[in-house]
Order: sequence, then C-alpha cells, then structure tokens
Amino acid sequence: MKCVNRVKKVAAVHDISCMGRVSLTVVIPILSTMGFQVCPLPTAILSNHTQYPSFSFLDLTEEMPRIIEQWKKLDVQFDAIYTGYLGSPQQVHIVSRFIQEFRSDNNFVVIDPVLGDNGKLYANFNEEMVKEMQHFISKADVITPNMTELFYLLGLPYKDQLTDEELKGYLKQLSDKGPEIVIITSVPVADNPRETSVYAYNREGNRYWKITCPYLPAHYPGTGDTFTSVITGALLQGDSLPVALDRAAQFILQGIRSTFGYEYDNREGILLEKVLRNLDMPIQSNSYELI
Ligand code: PXL
Repeated sequence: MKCVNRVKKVAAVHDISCMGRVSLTVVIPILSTMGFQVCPLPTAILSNHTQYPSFSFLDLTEEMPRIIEQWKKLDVQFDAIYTGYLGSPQQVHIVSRFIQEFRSDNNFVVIDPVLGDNGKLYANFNEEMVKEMQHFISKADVITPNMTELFYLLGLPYKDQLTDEELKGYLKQLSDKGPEIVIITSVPVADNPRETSVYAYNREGNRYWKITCPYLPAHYPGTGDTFTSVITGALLQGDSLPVALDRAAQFILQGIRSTFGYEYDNREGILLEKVLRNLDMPIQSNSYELI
C-alpha cells in the first residue's frame, strides 16, 4: 500500500521567538489542536520577537540545509508547506529549493510573506529582502500578505484608503505572479474604525471574497501568524476558501476579545491558550460575501 500520512504533516518554516507569541509558538499549538503534525524547520532563535526594542538572534541558515538533507533521507512527505518569518535573503533561496524538492500533486504551499506591519518593514529587513520576497511568492499556492506587505510586494507606496475595485485589482496582480489563492488581511474599512476586512481571490473559479469583522483598537504581534495557521489548517481539512476565511477571522476575534479586557503588555500577543479549544467548535460567524 502506498505510504500515506495517517495524520497530515505540515512543514512549518518559521523562527522560534522565545517571548511574545509569534511564529512557531503560535503555529505549532494551532495546527496541532486542529489535528495536524507540525514539523518545524526553524529559521532562527530569538530571545523575543523584533517588535521589542532589542533581541538576541541565532541565525540557523547553516543548519537548515542539514535538516532538509536528513528529511530527504527519511523520504518524508508533507501535506502542506507553510513558511513565515525568514531571517535573510539566503534563507529565501534555501526554502525555494526545499519547496521545489518537496512539492507534489498531493500537497500545497502557503507563503506568509512576513515583511512588516503598519506601513513599515520589521527591524532587520531591507529592500533586498523585499526583492527576494517578490520572487519567492511565485512558489506559493496561497499567500497571505497584510496591507503593508501587499504594497511592498507590488512595489507601490503604502496607502490605507482603498476601494473594493482597487483591492480586486491588487489581488489579481498578485495571483498573476503565481499563487492561486491570495488573501489580504487587516484592510481598514472606509469611515468605520470599528471594523476591519479581509479580501481574498481564488483563481480557480475566478471569485473574489470579502469578510468584515469588528476591530478592537489594539495591536498584538503574531495575529498574522495565527490567521495564516488557521487558514492552513482549514484548507488541509477541506474547508472552502470562504469558510476558511470565516474560521480564521472568528478565531482571531475570539483571541483578541479574550485579551483586550486585561491591562496587559500587548507585545506578548493574544492570550492564545484561553481560546485554543475553540478551534474544535463549529463556525458561528457567517460573514463572507462575494464581491
Ligand atoms: O510574524 C511576526 C513575526 C515573526 N517572527 C519574528 C517577528 C515577527 C513580528 O514582529 O519579529 C521574529
């Protein structure tokens, strides 16, 4: 009998930030709770994420090819490859090769093009990294840029007031670079600071989707990783794109609401542990619309 994964496996290419809930400390619990095995390919070990004023950084660029070599010997098959924070342009090259070697007709590739937020690049990223990411996204089936990353990927100046038609144009432009599914997160809603939207495009079927949810005025690092982890798990379990969007948006909102009421250092991220079990619940929101 052909060897299949009894539990679906996800290769998760992200850093380990030891403080502040981002990257692998978010990806692993979410995908495990959803019933998938996470196989981390760590890119770096940081004392804490880079939105704190200082951090230690152990670059794992040299170790990554060694891990990949051993995985090849094991003949491991992944059902999904999901990449997030990459530490350097060289890592982009390593992960591009990894995707080429491990992709098949039976898996899909999710690239969260982590570059920045709030109109700015994260500390220790520069234009070279932006250029690499612009090429790298062509390797993906699914990409999930936030608004900041959208404009860096397209090489356009940042702006935050956009019409549905403009957003549909941007979604299509990014999809034309390769990915079948493009999802843009944290889009402000015109004249309504209490709401935020997610826009998405699926080339299969040529349909555009939008979901709008309440926005609470607080910034928590790692919500992008949380969102894309739920999207990856939802697609792995066979959800349609709009249902995956609803599931991810509902979970983020639950996470933020469980945290917002506390006086708390937002840099630690949402109180994920309080809501993880909700991933087993049916979706209660049904906010997606076709645009
Ligand atoms: O996805 C966010 C993220 C991941 N990894 C590191 C980060 C951040 C955001 O600040 O600094 C190291």
